[in-house]
Amino acid sequence: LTYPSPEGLLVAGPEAGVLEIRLDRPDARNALSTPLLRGIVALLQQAAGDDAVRCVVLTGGDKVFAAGADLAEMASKDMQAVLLEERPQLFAAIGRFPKPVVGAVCGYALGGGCELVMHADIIIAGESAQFGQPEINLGIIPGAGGTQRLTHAVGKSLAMKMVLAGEFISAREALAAGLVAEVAADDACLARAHELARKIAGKAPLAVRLAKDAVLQSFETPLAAGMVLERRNFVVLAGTDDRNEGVRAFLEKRKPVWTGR
Ligand code: CO8
Repeated sequence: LTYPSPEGLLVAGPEAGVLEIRLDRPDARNALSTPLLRGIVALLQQAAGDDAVRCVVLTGGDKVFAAGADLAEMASKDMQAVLLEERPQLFAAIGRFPKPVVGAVCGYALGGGCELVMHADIIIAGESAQFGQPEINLGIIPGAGGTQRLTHAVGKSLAMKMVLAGEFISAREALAAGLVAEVAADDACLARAHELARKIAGKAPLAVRLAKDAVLQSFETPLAAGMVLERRNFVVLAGTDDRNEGVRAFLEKRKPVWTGR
């Protein structure tokens, strides 16, 4: 399967199980227009059904990951248009992508840009990364998870500071707060994201899928219900060929050969 590069996006791969999606609208600082979001969703839908893709890397430019919603597009919408718009469904579709996504962020990840990368399962930040929800400066509030995923990730006080005062946090602050997994030098950030993605792509696909599902459930459910879901996924994996292969390979002191069954 080959992948197109929809307008505003550059796609590379899949190679070694990893598909790279790069936001590429430099003139608009990678602003997330509705067509661009549609492009991301179309690529993820293709990748979801493609065994050659085991993990996705989502990245942006050197100076800007994404400057948020496309403000030129937003200016033309009244309340009725915002009520009826397609973007919530597009973000929800990104959130439903069942394979792991590693985000690699250099420079600004603002507004919808921060919200988009918070859909990634792991974020690697370059030293220059800045995360912010500056919607308050426009007289609006975040609308794609900036009051929810951000609060889960960094806690109430820091989330309130970002959402109410519009202040950005640095890569180091994002690391300390738990928004990102690692900070790397800017020129090493994407390579590190790919290294992690390749590692994940080399694991048993069904286990990866049910592990992602179980971790994400922790945001949706109380502990007791989450434990039930985790256990269900654990039991399901006991019936897979790859689980038998994984355990056998360990005992035979060799590398497992996964079939994805
Ligand atoms: N949308 C459209 N165009 C943009 C955007 C944007 N978000 N950001 C920058 N641009 C354009 C500018 O208009 C400018 O265009 P032109 O060259 O034609 O004048 C060009 O990009 C360059 O912009 P700057 O000169 O400002 O570039 P700098 O490199 O100096 O600064 C910044 C980069 C810091 C990123 C700056 O551009 C900036 O602050 N941008 C706006 C950030 C912002 O307010 N983001 C929040 C937007 S609101 C939002 O994201 C809500 C999401 C809700 C999702 C809901 C889904 C359901």
